Amino acid sequence: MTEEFESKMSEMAMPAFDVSENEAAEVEVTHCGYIAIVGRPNVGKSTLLNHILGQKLSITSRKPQTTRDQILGVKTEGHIQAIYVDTPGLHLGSDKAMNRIMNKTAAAALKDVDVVLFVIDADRWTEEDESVLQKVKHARCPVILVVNKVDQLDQQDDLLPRLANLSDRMNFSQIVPISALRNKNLDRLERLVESYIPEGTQFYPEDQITNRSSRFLAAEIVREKITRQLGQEVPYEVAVQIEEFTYEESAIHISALILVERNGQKRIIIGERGDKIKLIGKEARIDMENLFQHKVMLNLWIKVRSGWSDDERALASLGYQEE
Ligand SMILES: Nc1nc2c(ncn2[C@@H]2O[C@H](COP(=O)(O)OP(=O)(O)OP(=O)(O)O)[C@@H](O)[C@H]2O)c(=O)[nH]1
Ligand SMILES: [Mg+2]
Repeated sequence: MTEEFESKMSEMAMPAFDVSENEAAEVEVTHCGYIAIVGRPNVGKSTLLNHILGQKLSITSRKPQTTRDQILGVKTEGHIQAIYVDTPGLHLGSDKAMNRIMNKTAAAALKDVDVVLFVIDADRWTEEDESVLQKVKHARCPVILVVNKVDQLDQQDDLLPRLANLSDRMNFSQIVPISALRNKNLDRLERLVESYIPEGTQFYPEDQITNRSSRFLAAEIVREKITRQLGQEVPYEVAVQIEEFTYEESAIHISALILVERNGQKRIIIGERGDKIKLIGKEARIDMENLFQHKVMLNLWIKVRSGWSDDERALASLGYQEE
C-alpha cells in the first residue's frame, strides 16, 4: 500500500460529523454469553477453564469430585464477553446429600446457557459419560464435544477413528480434540465458542474474572491442597470455612477452619509432627498471594465434625443448599 493510498483511506474513514468518544462507544455492538462446561468427574473441566482464563481460578486435582460448586470464569476480549460456568462432575452412584447437591448444580448449568462444552477423556468412554450425554441431549443450545487429554493417547493417529465413533452418539455442533493441560487447540475452541455468543450487554466489568468472592476462592485453595494430600480418603468429606479475611496494607490475614468427617482424616492432614499441615499452609499461601497479588498471612485450624457431608443442616450452614 502506498502512503498516499493509506492517507486517503484514513480520510474516508473519518466520520462525516463530529462524534465524541462517549457517543461512539454507545453504538458499539457488544456480545455476551454463557458457556457451560460439563462432564463426568476428573475429565479436566476446571483445568480447561483455568487455561482459557490464563489464570488459576478453579481448583483441580487427580481425584474425582474436586469441584463442588458452580464457579464462573469471565473472559472479556474487546467486544466479546464469554462467561464460562465450571460445574461439579456429573456422576452416578452414592446418594449422599452432598452428591445430590453436586449433581443438581451441574445439571442446572445446562439451562439458560448459549453453548455447552461437553468434556470427555480422549482415552475412554464410560457409563458416566453416557449418562452425561443423556442430560446434554436435552440442552436447547449448541453442544460442542471437547475431547480432552489427547496428549495421553499412545498414537496420535488413533484419534480420527475415535472422533468418528463419537460423532455417532449425538448431533454435536462440533467435535474438538484438545489438551487443556498442554494448551493444545484451545485457541480454536475459544474462537468456535465466540461464534456462538449472541449480541448483548456485557454483565461484568472487563477486568472482573469471576462471580466468586475472595473468601470463597481462598477456601477453595485450601481445599485443593488438602485434597491433594489425602490418599484414598474421600475428598468431599473435607470442607473449609473462612473465619477471618482482613485486608491490610501490609498483608491479608486469613484464618481457615478445616472440617473433616473422621479422626483418621485429621491425623493425615496434620501429618507427623505437623509437617503435612505446614506444607498445605505454605502451598495455599503461595497460590493465594498469586491470585490476590498481595502478601498473605494464613492460619489453619482443623476440627472433626462427623457426618456433616450427609447432614442437610450442616451442609446448609456451609453454603450448600438442596432445593
Ligand atoms: N494429561 C493430561 N491431564 C489433564 C489434562 N487436563 C486435565 N488433566 C488432569 O486431570 C485431572 C483432573 O482435572 P480437573 O480439571 O480437576 O478435572 P475436573 O473435570 O474439573 O474434575 P471434577 O471437578 O472432579 O469434576 C488433573 O490431575 C489434571 O491435571 C490434559 O489435557 N492432559
Ligand atoms: Mg473441576
